[in-house]
Amino acid sequence: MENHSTGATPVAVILGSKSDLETVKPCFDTLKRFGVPFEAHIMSAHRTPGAVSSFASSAKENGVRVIIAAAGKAAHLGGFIAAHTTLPVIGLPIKSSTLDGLDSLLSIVQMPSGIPVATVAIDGSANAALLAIEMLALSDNELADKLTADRKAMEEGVMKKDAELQSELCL
Ligand code: RP5
Repeated sequence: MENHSTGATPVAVILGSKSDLETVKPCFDTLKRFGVPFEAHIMSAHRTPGAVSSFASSAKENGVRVIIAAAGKAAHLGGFIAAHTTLPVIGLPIKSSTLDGLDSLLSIVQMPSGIPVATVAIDGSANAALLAIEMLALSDNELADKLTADRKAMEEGVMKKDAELQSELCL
């Protein structure tokens, strides 16, 4: 499993299964693009509950600052992690079932009061990373500047496409 640990990994990405890996790759790519060190592990709330409990309970003292939990079906991974730590947890619902991921989404987003899990879109892998980066950027000006530059590049990309469309329509 991919591990970009430099000793201090502010972001930990937990996958409920190896079968989630392809969907989570844009999350890894985005964290790499911003130069944010991360660690990634496959752990399951129902298949390896002890490992998840141990990881989540010690994550804060180990230097993790935000946790991304990717899971599908009855996706209790994020909530289970959040129950063991006060670090912010971002849930990434994976479209891995016959229900098109709606089961994953609702399992993650509908946390009972007291234990929040911030939830991105079904298969919203890149946004999970961006949200984690935004949290880190609250106390990291360099990262905040990178986010601003990224937004600017995105804006310019859309404007360029619009200009191309206008040219096409004029033909
Ligand atoms: C969840 O169940 C995983 O996150 C995965 O999305 C889904 C199916 O897991 P596998 O049966 O493919 O291992 O725990």
